[in-house]
Amino acid sequence: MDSKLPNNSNNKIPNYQSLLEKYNELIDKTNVPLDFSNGIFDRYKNPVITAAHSPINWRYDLNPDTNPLGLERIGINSTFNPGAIKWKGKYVLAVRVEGNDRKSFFAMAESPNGIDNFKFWEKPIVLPQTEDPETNVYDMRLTAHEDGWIYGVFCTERKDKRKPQVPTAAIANAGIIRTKDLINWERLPDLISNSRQQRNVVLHPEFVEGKYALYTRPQDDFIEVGQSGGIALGYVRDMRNPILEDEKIINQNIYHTIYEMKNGLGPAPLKTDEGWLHMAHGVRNTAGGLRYTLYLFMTSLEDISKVIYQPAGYFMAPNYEETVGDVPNVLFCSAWIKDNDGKVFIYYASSDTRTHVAVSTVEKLVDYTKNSPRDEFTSADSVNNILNQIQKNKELE
Ligand code: M1P
Repeated sequence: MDSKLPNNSNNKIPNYQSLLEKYNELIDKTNVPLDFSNGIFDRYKNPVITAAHSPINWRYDLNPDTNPLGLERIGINSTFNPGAIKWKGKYVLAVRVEGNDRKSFFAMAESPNGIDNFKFWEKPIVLPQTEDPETNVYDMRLTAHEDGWIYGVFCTERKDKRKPQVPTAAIANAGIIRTKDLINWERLPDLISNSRQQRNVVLHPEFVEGKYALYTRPQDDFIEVGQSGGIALGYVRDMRNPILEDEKIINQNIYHTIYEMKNGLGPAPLKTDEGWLHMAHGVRNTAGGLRYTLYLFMTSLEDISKVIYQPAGYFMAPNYEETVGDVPNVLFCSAWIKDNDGKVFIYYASSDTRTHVAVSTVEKLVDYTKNSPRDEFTSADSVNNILNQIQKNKELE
């Protein structure tokens, strides 16, 4: 890592010392919760990973002979939509790093406490390729499965060869890798499903009747979800031949909700005493473009396809600062870590630009999901929910 590079700037580009000082200042910065909390979670002030967290030696040729002006050679644009895992006592994120060239790749970053001091590992992940190499990869969810492997399921994107004249025509699918040490990754075949496109595919951590269970988000087109409409669940017998069977929508898009237009799962669900706790993103359209917010729901421990609780509306939406970035008005979450004491670190990205942390507990998240009013889908019913609460509070007087 850069902070461990020898501190002699004599044989390095002239600006190396000042780059290193600024970099170390950023990495060492202490993070603190924001003053205001709704009681459900605490947002932290500083993003945990930004483009500036990428190591100096990824971006600069440090040799003064070949880079006498000390110019950045490889720009990093953004660091977002990570996967996460607690590994050897460290909070580890598999970050989607996007270069100035628009290509994304994955790189591990770790923190001793989950809220600050995140540092990238020495090198990005070198992703093994399938026979049909992809153009772009992004949004990897990490799942420690009960079969003993850690799986990374990510979006793999290729040009749509059936439309060679249309530069934007692409096919998105789920790529799959697995590891036992977070260093050596085995590439498995991409998901084989009936949908033309897939994004937001997430592996459930336990077998269901001896099969792997995968949450999917089938879609008709690269951007437009079309008729497919929602978070689906399907089953795979063997991850080395991942044919998705019995894919069915379990949480659908609904008119005039925050997930009216798109509805995709976030990280792998957390098992709680009262059900599987899920984080997802809902998308609606506005005159100012798409708005991505995060919401929670729970499914039954006995039947993971059955939604048992789902509060109305969003759990988190972009605050003012978070609305700004490459793709404005987006919160996206594909990572969370539950500690043994019940604390939950929620790693979410804002506006496809940087990664933040918010902290809660399983107790609070389950209480929120169970006891917040559900969506009754009309303004009149929303008013009714408030009236009921006022009445109950009056009875306390
Ligand atoms: O730009 C917002 C998000 O758009 C896509 O997500 P989805 O398919 O759910 O709309 C992805 O490109 C995601 O990475 C991105 O954050």
